Amino acid sequence: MGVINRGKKAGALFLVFLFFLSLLVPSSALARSCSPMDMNFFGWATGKIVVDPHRGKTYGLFELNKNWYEAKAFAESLGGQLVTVTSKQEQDQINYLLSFGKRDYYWIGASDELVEGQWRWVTGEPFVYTNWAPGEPNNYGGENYMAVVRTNGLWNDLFGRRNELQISPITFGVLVEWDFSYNPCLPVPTIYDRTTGHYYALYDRGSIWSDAKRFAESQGGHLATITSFREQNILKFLLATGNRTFYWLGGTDEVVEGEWRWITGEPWTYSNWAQNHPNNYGGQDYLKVINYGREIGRWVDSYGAWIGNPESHGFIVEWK
Ligand SMILES: [Ca+2]
Ligand SMILES: [Ca+2]
Ligand SMILES: [Ca+2]
Ligand SMILES: [Ca+2]
Repeated sequence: MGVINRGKKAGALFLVFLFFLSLLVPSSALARSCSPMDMNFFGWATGKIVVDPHRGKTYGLFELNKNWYEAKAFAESLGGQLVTVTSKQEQDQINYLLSFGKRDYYWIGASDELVEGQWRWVTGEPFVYTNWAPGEPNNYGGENYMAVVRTNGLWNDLFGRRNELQISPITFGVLVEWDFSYNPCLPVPTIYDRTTGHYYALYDRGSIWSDAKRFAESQGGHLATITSFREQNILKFLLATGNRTFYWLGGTDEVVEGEWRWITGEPWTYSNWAQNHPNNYGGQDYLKVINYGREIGRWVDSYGAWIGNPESHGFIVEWK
């Protein structure tokens, strides 16, 4: 074999090396380009999401023609709330998100429906920072619900009920705020709750309860324990991104029938059972959350191993 041949062989090896390198590059490039990102909730509500990791917040823009009440209910169904703008910094975040919008106005979370002229945030946060458009709010014809103008982020009071919107040529969208940060850049998209220091991730892989529990522990965490309304909201967000029918949680009554316990030993102080549950039907001792139909986010008791279709069951992992 001559020198030239050897050179060719080395060149070919180098090309093979480049090929494998090229396989690695796109995934890391993808991982960096994830904000603002498109998110698909429930498989139909497509939104743009931006994350403010420093303040532990996530914001979403949705092109959904809803009235104010429907918008509020939609935000809550995703474990969030209509956006409350309580600082210039937060307004800047919203303006950035609005730059991706297509509608005329986007609903945010304030109204003066209780006392005319007394504006309140849906969260009860103090109404201190304001960014009204010139001449607003003017309560024109009795307007009580706040929306931001897409083109400049300024606030306006508007009608918020359906019948009034139907005769309006104006188009609306929804701005949602979550009190935790979502990180889509990790191999499994993860929520971080800055208040508690806990992380949460939804695993869309079919399992039975004991396998899911073992897997969570092998990752240094545990099946999620939902011990507050706050954690239930985090669960709602994750469920809206998941494709399975059920997700396992870290609760069981296998030790004493009817005595539900979290696998971490945390007190069982909060619950969100589905109607007529738990019913221990045929001896069900393991906790899962529903991710379909009208009872999305509600909990039911289930068999551990003898479930008909493990593929319809994913799981939620929590860690510190
Ligand atoms: Ca806010
Ligand atoms: Ca008013
Ligand atoms: Ca927990
Ligand atoms: Ca039981």
